Amino acid sequence: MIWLYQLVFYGVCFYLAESKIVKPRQETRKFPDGMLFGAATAAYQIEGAWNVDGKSENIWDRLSHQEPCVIKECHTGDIAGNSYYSYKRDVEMLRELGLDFYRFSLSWSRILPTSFPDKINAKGVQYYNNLINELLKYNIQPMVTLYHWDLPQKLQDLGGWTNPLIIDWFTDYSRVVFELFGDRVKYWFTINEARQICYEGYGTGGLAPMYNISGYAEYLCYKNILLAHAKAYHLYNDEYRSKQGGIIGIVTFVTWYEPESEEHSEAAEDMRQFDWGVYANPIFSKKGDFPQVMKDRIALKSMAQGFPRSRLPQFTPEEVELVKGTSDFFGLNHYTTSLVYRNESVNGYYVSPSQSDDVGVITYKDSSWESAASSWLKVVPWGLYKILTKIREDYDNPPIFITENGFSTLGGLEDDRRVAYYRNYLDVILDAMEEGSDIRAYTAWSLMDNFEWDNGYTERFGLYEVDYESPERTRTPRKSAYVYKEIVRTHTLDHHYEPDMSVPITIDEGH
Ligand code: GBH
Repeated sequence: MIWLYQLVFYGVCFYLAESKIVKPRQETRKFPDGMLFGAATAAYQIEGAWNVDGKSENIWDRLSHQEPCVIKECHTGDIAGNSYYSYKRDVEMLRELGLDFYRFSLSWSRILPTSFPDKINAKGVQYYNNLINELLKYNIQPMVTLYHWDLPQKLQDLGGWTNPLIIDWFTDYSRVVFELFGDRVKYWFTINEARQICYEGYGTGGLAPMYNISGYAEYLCYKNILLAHAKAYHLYNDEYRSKQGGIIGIVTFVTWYEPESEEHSEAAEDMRQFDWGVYANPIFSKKGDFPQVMKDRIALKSMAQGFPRSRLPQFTPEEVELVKGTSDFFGLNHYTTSLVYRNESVNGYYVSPSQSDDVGVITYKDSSWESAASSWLKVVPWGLYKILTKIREDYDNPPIFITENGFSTLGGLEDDRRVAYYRNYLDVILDAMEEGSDIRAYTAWSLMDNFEWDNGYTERFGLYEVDYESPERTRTPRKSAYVYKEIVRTHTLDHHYEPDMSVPITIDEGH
């Protein structure tokens, strides 16, 4: 009898699927011709060569060498993907995929070993020149992030992003970079995920330098990073844009926060403002400045706790103006969604200050959501749709570059769940575009497996798998690489396309 029930059950499922009740979007859909597709990496996560050719120590070198170790499996980025030596293979992979651009980052301590422009390291510069020239040879645009988390250790010893002098240090470094590479690089990102640098680096201790000083340190960092970014933007705008002709902006990590029920919708909005409004509001809103809800809540809490002033530093009116409008596009890294409810119990009591107490909400993930290998990464495509809609409405429809989106596994070439993730997220991107969102570019994170920060090499995000046992760190395309290539080639999203992985991935004509 059981089989009969099963038959009926699967019959119903099949009917629902075919009738598009449970999977409404299965038709083949097109991206506009001008939409750019690329893939991303970051210096510390792939380069290796941590102490050669004049490069000095950065905060991830220091952290990953710490004993007893704090990185999973005691992994380090000492060799990583060996890209310092294998950059030609990296470009070959981009050509195999037929991509329009490559988003990568520069290592500050490789270019400026003293952290300052008194000495420019010719060999480090040569590496990036080689990479940029190799890309341009094949018509692949370099999209360059100036800072993706690998602060020179010396600057950390001087307080890192909590010392306001870093505004000048970063601007000086930016000038060197524009001078060196701006003749060929036309897309710049100042800072990757400023909020994660501050909150996870100085507040919760998840990322280097792993400080736990929440409620104070991340707020100092927020302000300094915004000003550093803004100064670098103005430098480019005033002195380089007219002769180099590029565009420049910041990259923000955006999570969707969904209220667990209607009554918590204000809590969800507060969380969005604390999490990414902290950068979006000062840069993209008409009024500028930190979000009002952050200013209000942190000031009130600080007072109740007996502080003489708000733990959130203020901007002067001149600084608000300096920061406003300093991004030519919205650089959007997106992975996942969380649920939110108001946590009233902490309101009004003296608890040790922290940002989560200041915002007064609890976030969590629905246990029914599919999980990637990274515990924080749940598959919720509609969250991205809501983000794109909100950005369009709140910030007057800015051009959007999706600068990261991707899924982690524990490894293996048959990565069907990554394939499904990409397809379902691209589907909602098309929905938002149909409704008017101005999305110019899409970037897969990541071109290849890499050092996943405190998780070392245990979580894999690559379209290409990296063999960390082989000395040259051999790269092999996963199924997702074949599928992404077909999406890019046809500018079409076809949920039914099945690649033949027995045929090696090759470079198509014109790439
Ligand atoms: C991006 O940031 C980075 O730009 C990139 O370098 C990275 O490899 C990629 O995403 C994939 O992770 O819930 O306490 O465990 C990701 C930033 C850092 C956000 C870890 C979520 C988890 C905090 N993420 N964080 S916790």
